[in-house]
This record gives sequence, C-alpha cells and structure tokens, in this order.
Amino acid sequence: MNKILTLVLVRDGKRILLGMKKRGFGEGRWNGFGGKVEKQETIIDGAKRELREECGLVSNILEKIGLLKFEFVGDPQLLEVHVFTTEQFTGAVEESSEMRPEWFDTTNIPFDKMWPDDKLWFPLYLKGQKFSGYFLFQGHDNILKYTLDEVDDL
Ligand code: 6U4
Ligand code: NA
Ligand code: NA
Repeated sequence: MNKILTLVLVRDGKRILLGMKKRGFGEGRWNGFGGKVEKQETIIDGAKRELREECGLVSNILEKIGLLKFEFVGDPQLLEVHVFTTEQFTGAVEESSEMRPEWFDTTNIPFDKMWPDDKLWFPLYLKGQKFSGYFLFQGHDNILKYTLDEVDDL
C-alpha cells in the first residue's frame, strides 16, 4: 500500500514560503510543509494540520494542484504526495522543531537545496498548471527516470 503524504505551498503574491527541514526525511532541504496523513483524518485535513504544526499558519482554503509518486530503488513502498497551495491564510509564521520557514521570491527559489524533482514540477506549479508525476530515485539525490504530465483534474 502507498504511503500517503501531503505537501503545502503557501504563496503571498510573488513570494513563496518554504521551510528548511531540520530533522527526518528531507533534512537539510527547503521544502513545502506536510507529512503523513493520519488514520482518522482526510488528506486535506492532514495537510492543514501539518501546515499549522510546522509553520504556524492556518488555512481553510487549500487548492489541490499536484499528485507526485516517488519510488526509491530497493524500497517496495511507494510515496504518494498530495500537493496543495494556498494564498489565503491566517496566523503568524513561526519556526517549529521540524521546520525553519523563510519567504523566497518566486524568481529566486533555492532549487540546489531542494528535492531534485522540485525544479522539474515547480515551473508548472508557478504558472498555475496542475500536474501529476512519478519519480524513481536512487538514494535521495538521483532521479533515474520520471514522468510528469499536465492534468486538468486530480
Ligand atoms: P513526522 O516525523 O511524523 O513529523 P511526517 O510529518 O509524518 O514526519 P515527513 O515530514 O517525513 O512526515 O513528510 C515528508 C514530507 O516531505 C512531506 O511533506 C512530503 C515531502 N516530500 C517527500 N518526498 C519529496 C520529494 N521528492 N519532493 C518534494 N517533497 C517531498 O518536494
Ligand atoms: Na512533517
Ligand atoms: Na506528522
């Protein structure tokens, strides 16, 4: 069975909020906010919870924009990452034990310190195009093959 994860990208005009992951999966990389969906919650509720836990922001208007599947050589479990975005949120950005949030200009996204798939699908995200992708990784740095499609519905 796939492991279901969420990823939330917060936009404020030309800026995007990313978090430096301080521990665990993706440590040392800038990423959106998110994590495992818990048994009793819906995917979107999991996304909202992780957003609040990891950066302090509250949003009730998350728009689904992408579905990403990741496979790692040697690991039979597929990761299924549901990607959301929002421009409407309340609260104040706060550092958490897991993430150090920082605003970036969308013309200056730190792709060198992000998951390598991000530079492939961010251009679609930034132009408002929904997407669906699959990435086969060797370790955490190398993409052996991938597919990435623009979609109308997710
Ligand atoms: P705990 O330890 O419970 O806080 P949890 O929050 O459940 O962990 P976490 O933080 O390990 O899960 O979730 C991984 C996060 O990394 C999710 O937001 C999805 C995201 N992610 C995983 N692979 C990714 C990839 N290749 N590219 C990307 N984000 C990825 O942009
Ligand atoms: Na998390
Ligand atoms: Na979690």
